[in-house]
Amino acid sequence: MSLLSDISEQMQKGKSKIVKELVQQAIDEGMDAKEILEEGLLTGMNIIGEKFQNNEIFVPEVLIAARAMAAGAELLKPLLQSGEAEAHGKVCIGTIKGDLHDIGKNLVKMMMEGKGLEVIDLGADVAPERFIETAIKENCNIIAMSALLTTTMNNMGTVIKQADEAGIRDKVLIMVGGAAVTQTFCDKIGADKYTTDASSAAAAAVEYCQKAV
Ligand code: B1M
Repeated sequence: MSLLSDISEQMQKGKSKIVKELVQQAIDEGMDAKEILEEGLLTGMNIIGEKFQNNEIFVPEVLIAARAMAAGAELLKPLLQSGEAEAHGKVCIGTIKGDLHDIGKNLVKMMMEGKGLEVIDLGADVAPERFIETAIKENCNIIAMSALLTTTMNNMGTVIKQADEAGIRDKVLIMVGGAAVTQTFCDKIGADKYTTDASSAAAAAVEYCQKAV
């Protein structure tokens, strides 16, 4: 079995310590950090998602797999962030109210910081008013929201409504993403930018800040 599939396997079993060792081995062997993330850790997490959906595994197993994923991703952080800082700008980021999933949001944050942006992490289960208060107080250029649950993703629309009411709608770029979100949903709620993955979210944020800041 290849090292990347070993990483995926062990991550699915929730073996954080082994995942860390394998990720370190892959780094030491000169593998690309993005490849380790996408073909090792994220491949494993997709399989976890399928098994969860088919009731083959349950929340506790998903939770320990998620911890193993985070442990592996932490080692990749400095590598994913290395390179020229491209931009200046401030982003407040969070997973929307009602939603506790934070792995993807953390990846987006990591990639944005790697490109030189200042990121205020509001965490998960973030109320719409917190996004707005933070954007005003901190003078953010971007509000970035993540959603994994179809049941609570509509709370993103409330953030946009409140941004309008607070008079900041034309001053901030509102970015949305996460497994539940699509371009159609982005258009429906009137968000400015939908991207499918963390790298393209960071690239879009940089592109905007280079023009705006
Ligand atoms: Co939950 N969960 N979960 N879960 N979970 C999903 C999302 C689900 C699809 C699983 C399934 O049924 N197949 C399903 C949602 C169904 C739906 O709404 N349609 C689900 C469910 C039902 C639930 C619970 C309700 C289960 C229960 O309690 N019965 C519960 C909800 C709790 C809550 O939030 N209130 C729950 C709980 C959990 C755990 C706590 C156990 C754990 C989360 C741990 C954590 O995050 N710290 C968990 C996990 C791990 C998952 C799956 C398996 C994996 C999610 C993940 O981290 N993926 C997930 C299945 C799946 O998505 N296939 C599932 C990896 C991550 C990197 O992907 O976040 O999509 P993602 O990020 C991607 C892109 O989307 C993008 O970048 C990343 C890639 O580079 N991206 C952005 C993300 N944010 C972005 C923002 C951007 C741009 C791009 O711009 C701002």
